[in-house]
Amino acid sequence: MEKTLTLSLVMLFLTLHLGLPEVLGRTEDPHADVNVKKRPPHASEAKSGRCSYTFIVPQQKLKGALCVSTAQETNRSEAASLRVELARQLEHLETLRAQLEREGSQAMEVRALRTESNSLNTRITQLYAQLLHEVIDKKDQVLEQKRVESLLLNATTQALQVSSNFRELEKKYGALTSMITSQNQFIARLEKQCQCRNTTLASPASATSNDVQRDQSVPPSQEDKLIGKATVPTITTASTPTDHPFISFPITKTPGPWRDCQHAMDSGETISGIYLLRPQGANRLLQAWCDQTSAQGGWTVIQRRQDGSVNFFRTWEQYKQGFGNLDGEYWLGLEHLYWLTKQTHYKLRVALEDWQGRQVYAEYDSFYIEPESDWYRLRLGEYQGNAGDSLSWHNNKAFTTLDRDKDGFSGNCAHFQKGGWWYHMCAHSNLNGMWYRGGHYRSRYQDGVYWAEFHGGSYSLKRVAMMIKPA
Ligand SMILES: [Ca+2]
Repeated sequence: MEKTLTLSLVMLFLTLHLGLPEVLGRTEDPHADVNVKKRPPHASEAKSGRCSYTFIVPQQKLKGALCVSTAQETNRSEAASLRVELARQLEHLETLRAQLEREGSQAMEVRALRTESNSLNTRITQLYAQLLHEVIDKKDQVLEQKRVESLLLNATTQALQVSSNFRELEKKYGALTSMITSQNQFIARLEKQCQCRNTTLASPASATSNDVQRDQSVPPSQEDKLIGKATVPTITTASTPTDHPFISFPITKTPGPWRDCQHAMDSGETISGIYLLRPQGANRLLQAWCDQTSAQGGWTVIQRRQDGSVNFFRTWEQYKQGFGNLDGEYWLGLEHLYWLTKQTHYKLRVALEDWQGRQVYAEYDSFYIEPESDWYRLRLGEYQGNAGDSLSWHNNKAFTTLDRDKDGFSGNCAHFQKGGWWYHMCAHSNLNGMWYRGGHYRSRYQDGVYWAEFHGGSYSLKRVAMMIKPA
């Protein structure tokens, strides 16, 4: 625009410079310099009476007023037309200036718009990049979501599979448990039949044999250790003679029945062996091994392990009635234990022996169990001894067997520890577990014959016995 203005000014100058002589009375010589001096007029001009002027126009910018001869009318009209032309040019100049200003502002506007456009372009590029990034992110998220969904699906399928397997195993376990129960019942029936046969076919030879369970192997030499010779093959219950299917003990020849082994001891029976007992208030007779030598004697043995010859993974009914061999491994029976300990204040002694022959014991100054209606709950007194106390944790706990879960654990502790016990969650001791030879054993569960305070839970003891006598 500035160029245009300059050009216009130049044009104006030229118009003025070149046009004036012509308009105002130009010299006849077209090549005459504008900066010429006044010449004498021509003869012809002189003749016609006309004035001839030569204007000295500075070569610089046009400054000051133009000298126009107004002497003549013609020149006046030329000057008027020149003024008109000048006004027109000025007007044009103004127009151009206005246009210049307008265009200048437009140029500014365009520049601002361009700048804005540039920044908008940058912003658009930025937004596009961001959008692209988000699209990629979203795609990644979709892929990740699909992957997680697939994993979830797999896990669900596996969970269903495991659940189904678990149900199947549960069914199998139930079937096995019922099979064990029916087999035990069958064994008990067989034992009963054998006892009946022995009674009817009693002979001197059979009278001297110890009538043990047929699934147990008892060395014949042990029979000689018995105090009396067995003449009555089975224990009897006064009111229910068929109430003892799981254990069969020979009766001794010693007089009785005694209230307990202490009673027998007090009556002069100082040799350890099998004695016939009848607890006060109980309407049943029972037999038990009396230990008349350990710790001043008078101990009624309620449980014994020594060679692994008897299976202790048994049902509630079997733990209730007792099982095993009186001169070997056996469990006296919870019902018998209940009647015995109901008589008076008893104490409990647990005798333990490891595979190196080291013997220790744990005594509790009070011991009794609640009736079956309270699941033969254990009530225990203060501990003393050198074996360590691994039974007080079980105090006030109900008895649990493989078919009757009364423990505080979510599962059945008897299943894992392979025997009935006063389980808590689950045990610091279990003397009714699996009898492992050699001490330390490897098993998936802690299911040995153990007393945690003596050699820990993964050491199966060689000999253990639980015995009671009046405190
Ligand atoms: Ca349980």
